[in-house]
Amino acid sequence: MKLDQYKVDTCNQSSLKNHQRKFDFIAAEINNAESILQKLIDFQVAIPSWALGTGGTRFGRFGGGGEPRNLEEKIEDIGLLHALNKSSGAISLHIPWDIPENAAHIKALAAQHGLKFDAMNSNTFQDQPDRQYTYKFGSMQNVNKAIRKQAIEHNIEVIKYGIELGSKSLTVWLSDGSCFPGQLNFRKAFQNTLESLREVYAALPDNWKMFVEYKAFEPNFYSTTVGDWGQSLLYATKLGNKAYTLVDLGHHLPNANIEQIVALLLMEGKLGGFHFNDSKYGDDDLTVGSIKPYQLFLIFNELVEGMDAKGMNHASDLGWMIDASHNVKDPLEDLLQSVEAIMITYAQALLVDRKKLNEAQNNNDVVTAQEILQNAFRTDVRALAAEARLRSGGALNPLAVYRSEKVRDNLIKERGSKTVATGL
Ligand code: LRH
Ligand code: MN
Repeated sequence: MKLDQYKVDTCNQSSLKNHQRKFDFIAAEINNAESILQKLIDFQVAIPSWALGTGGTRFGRFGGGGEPRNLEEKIEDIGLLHALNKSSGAISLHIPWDIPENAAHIKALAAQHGLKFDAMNSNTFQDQPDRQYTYKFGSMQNVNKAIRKQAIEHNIEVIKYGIELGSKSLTVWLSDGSCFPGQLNFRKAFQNTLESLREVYAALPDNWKMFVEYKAFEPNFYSTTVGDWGQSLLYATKLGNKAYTLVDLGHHLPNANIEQIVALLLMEGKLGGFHFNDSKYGDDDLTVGSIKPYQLFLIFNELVEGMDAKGMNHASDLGWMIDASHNVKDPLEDLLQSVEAIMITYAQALLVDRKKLNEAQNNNDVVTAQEILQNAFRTDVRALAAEARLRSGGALNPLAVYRSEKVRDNLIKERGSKTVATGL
């Protein structure tokens, strides 16, 4: 379903006056409204191609209908999100769930929707029907060299697809690990994995990056061979300058201080990017900012501080991606809420008075330091995010337009109520 610009403009008309009042208020309250607006306009979040359907869990899947049946329809859905919020201008593909059979056609179709290709994702956590070897006991860690070779070749194939599409990075998430003590020699598993990643690293074009994504547990429940930020940093450091760590917010043990991890990885110049989502217990892949919005703010606070300390370009120097799966929400509404949460939280972090915070920290004035952070977090910046959308030709209220245009009903009419998208 294509959303015509005039539909967005018409919807905006009805709430323009109310928006203008709110925007004038916040713009008068802060001294850097214009620079924040430009940063919000430049900030694009990549949408995962594997999160446009209803994934479900092992206990059940409750499809909502109208799900994309192929990559073309996935690009159309992400194009619709981007038409609404002008902040979803990239796709992160997962292979083989979304193989671009005709890369030139797919690239052109994406360009028509104003979309670029962000990090490519390989998949050695499932066995493919035509596979020669199984990944039951792991892929790159596997004691069997032929199985490691199969995983290496798959990742190199994924890089080739990415080059055709104009992507500039590969995310490697390895489900490898063990479920029981004694099952695995941790040292050999690490060395096999490093040796395998080295072969993939050697196949990277000069201007590409490799993101090594860590995860504490699942699908292995005793050890994971890239199990935390320290292990991911070890791999990325041993691999070379094109290798970085990738922080998926749901991949930490309970109560991990993710903002401190982010600060240190940035300091080391080894933070490659994010998989944004939220969680209360495990890798729940819930809507960004829906469970722990203050943690998300503290993470963005460290991102702004750390990126400015290194003179990094906020919009282009890190990989901003969502990684989610949907069970009870409309996938597109869930993604609209996630992008909104990211933009609002980024704007709040840009409000933090860094000079005053630095002074408070140097004076061990703990109370003032908290006041400075919470003042920014308690500032309603929604009108700033809306103004950035308006200036980019987007909707003041994307969800309202999505509903008033009955997008899901139209998708069900077009595609049927039983279609199932590839992915999670
Ligand atoms: C693993 C993960 C990884 C993807 C997958 C879809 O939990 O976060 O990033 O490959 O989800
Ligand atoms: Mn992830």
